[in-house]
Amino acid sequence: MSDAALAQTDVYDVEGVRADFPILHQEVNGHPLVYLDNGATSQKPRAVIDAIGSYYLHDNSNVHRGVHTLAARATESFEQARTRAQTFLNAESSKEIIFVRGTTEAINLVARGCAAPLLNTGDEVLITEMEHHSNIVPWQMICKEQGAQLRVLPIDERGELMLEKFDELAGARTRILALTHVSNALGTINPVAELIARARDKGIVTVIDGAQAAPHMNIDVQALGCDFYAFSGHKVYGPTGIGVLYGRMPLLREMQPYEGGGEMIRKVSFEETLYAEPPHKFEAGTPNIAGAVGLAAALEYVDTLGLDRIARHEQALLEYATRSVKALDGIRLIGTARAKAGILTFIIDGVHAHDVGTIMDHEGVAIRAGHHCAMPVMKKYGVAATTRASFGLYNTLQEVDALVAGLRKVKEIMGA
Ligand code: 7TS
Repeated sequence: MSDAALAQTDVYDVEGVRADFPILHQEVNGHPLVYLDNGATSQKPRAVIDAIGSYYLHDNSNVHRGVHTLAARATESFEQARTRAQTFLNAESSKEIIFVRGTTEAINLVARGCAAPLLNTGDEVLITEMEHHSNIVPWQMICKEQGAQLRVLPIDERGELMLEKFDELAGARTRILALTHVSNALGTINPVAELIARARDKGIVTVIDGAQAAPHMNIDVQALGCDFYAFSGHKVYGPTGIGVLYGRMPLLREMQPYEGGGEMIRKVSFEETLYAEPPHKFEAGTPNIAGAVGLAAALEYVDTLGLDRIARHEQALLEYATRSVKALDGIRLIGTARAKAGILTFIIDGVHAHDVGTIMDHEGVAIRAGHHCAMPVMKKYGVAATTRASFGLYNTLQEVDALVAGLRKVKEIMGA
C-alpha cells in the first residue's frame, strides 16, 4: 500500500505491513516464523534496509568535516535524521537530539554528564522497582562514586507503581527521578506525565527510559515535560547501534560530555579545549551515520503508519492473547496492570521458562525466556525467569493462535 493510501485509511492492513518486512517470510524448524520477541529487538522494513544500502551505495562519507559533495550529502542525511527524531519526539529543537548507541548509552551519558556533577554526599536518586538493568546500574555506579543513595519506588502485585509512596520517597535530597515509560518485563505503561509533574514541583531532574514506549505509542516530550527521554533505534524498527537521547536545552548546556575527541570541540589547544554547542558536544568521534539514516527511515515508516493505529492494532493483539493464555490451565500471568503495551509475560507451573522457549522455537515461535534484564522484577514475583511474548506492528491474531497452540504443546510435552 502506498504511503498516501495508508495515510488516508483507518483500516489497518496488517498483510500489507507484513509485505514490507522480508525477514518475516521464512520457515523456522519447518513452521512459518512467528516472531514475538519484539521487546528484545524488532524486525526491519525494506525501507530501512534500502536506506542503509543506498547510503553506502551512493553517499558514504564522514560528516561535518569534508568540503566535497559526498561529505556534504552524508552530513545532510545525518542532520536530517536528527530532525526526523525531533519530529518523532516533538522536541522543541533538533539541537536537543543527541545520537547515541542506544538507551543504555543515553542513560549512562545522563548519569555521568548531568547527575554526577549534581549529586553530593547524602543526595538521592529515585528509580522504580520495574526498571531494566540499564536504568539501575548506571545510577548505582554514580551513587557509589558520589556518596549518594539509590531509592526505589515499589510496585504492587499487578505490576503498577505504588504512587502513594512517591512523596515519601521523593524528598528534599532527591535530585534525579529515572523511570521507565513502559516496563519490558511487565508491559506496564507508567503514568509518566503525572510523575514528571510531581517531580518537577520538587525541582527533581526527570529521566525517562522510553526503550519500550517508542515502538508502541506517540511520544511528545514537550507535553510530558521531562528533562531527558531515551530510546533505542533497534526496538522501533531501525538498526542496532543507534539511539536517541533527548535533553531539554538548558540542561544540555550544563551537562558535561563524558567522551572527548573529534567532532565535539570548538577549539583545542594543549592548555584548554572549548566544547562545541549541544548536541555535538556529546557526539565525540565519527558517529553511526548509516545507523542514523536507517533510524530516520524507521521513524518515517512508523509515523506514516501512525502510532495511534499501531497502538490500537497491538492492543487488540494483547487483549486477544491475554484472554487466550488465561484460558489455559496452570499459567500465571506476570504483570496485569490496567494500562499495558503489547507485552505478555507468564510462567507455566512446573516448567522452566527456557524449556518453554526451546519447545516454542521448535514450533517456529520466537519468544523470550529469562529475567529480561529486570532481576528485581523477578525477585518481586518470586521467580527466576519468565516467558515473554512481545508484539509488534506486523503481528497477527493468527500468530497469537500459534502462540497458544505452542503453549498447549509445551504443557503436553512437559506434562504440565
Ligand atoms: N530499557 C528498557 C525498558 C529495555 O527494555 C531495554 C532493552 C533497554 C532499556 C536497553 O536497551 P538497549 O537498546 O540499550 O539494549 N530491553 C531488552 C529486552 O527486554 N530484551 O532484550 C533487550
